[in-house]
Amino acid sequence: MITLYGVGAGFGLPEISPYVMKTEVQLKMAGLAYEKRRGMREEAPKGQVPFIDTDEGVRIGDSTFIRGYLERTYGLDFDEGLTARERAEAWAIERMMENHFSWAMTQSRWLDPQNFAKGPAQFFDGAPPAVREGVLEQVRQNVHAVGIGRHSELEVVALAVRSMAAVAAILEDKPYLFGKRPCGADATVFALLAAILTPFFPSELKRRAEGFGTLVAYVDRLMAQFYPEFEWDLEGAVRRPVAA
Ligand SMILES: N[C@@H](CCC(=O)N[C@@H](CS)C(=O)NCC(=O)O)C(=O)O
Repeated sequence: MITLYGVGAGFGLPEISPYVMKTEVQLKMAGLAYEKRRGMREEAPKGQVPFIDTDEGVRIGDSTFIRGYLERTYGLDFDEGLTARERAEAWAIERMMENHFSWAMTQSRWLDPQNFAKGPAQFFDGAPPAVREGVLEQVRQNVHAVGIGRHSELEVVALAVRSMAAVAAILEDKPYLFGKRPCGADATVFALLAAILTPFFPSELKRRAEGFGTLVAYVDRLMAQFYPEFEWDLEGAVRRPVAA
């Protein structure tokens, strides 16, 4: 059986890492059995979660390469039924969410002092303060290196809102990005939007995400479908209309 290494439930989410959630949702979409364990960066092929151990005992890191392995090995195509153009759009949406939007999410989780204190700081319980400060500084440098860390909070929110508006425009009133069945990119979009909408971390970005009714309903729907046992507690807050 495949072993999926992730972080685990927390922060009001069934899985703290959106990349692990993406892989977990793709495993669920494929109906593949897996067991889940806590993964340590030091054991990860790429120093990050998710990673998996395959049935053959091979360890694979990175959610996109894990997806490729699942498709090749089990004869799957998560984008089955999509046209060449839709496949290209799905890839573009995924890159936008992973390589841009997710950095705004990282910034609001790690670099907002209150969110950091109630969230990521708990990863360092019992560790010397220097370790926590070292990792925090690394995150700050990463966010700066990708560019997001160079903007004001309002500018970051404005960029992230454009990404959410783009997703909402593609989604329209469909149940999934490209129609009646979820594709690979739905796992990514769902995971990253849930990471923003969780009531655990208040932020301006979350407030603006709440203004996209179709995205809120989409996350609610996919949460019920893929994590039916999880109590997705939105406290009624996200259903309140918010001025865009
Ligand atoms: N490109 C990777 C990104 C994974 C990623 O950013 N994982 C984060 C957790 S959400 C991580 O392990 N960060 C630790 C680190 O970068 O040191 C993927 O798609 O799997």
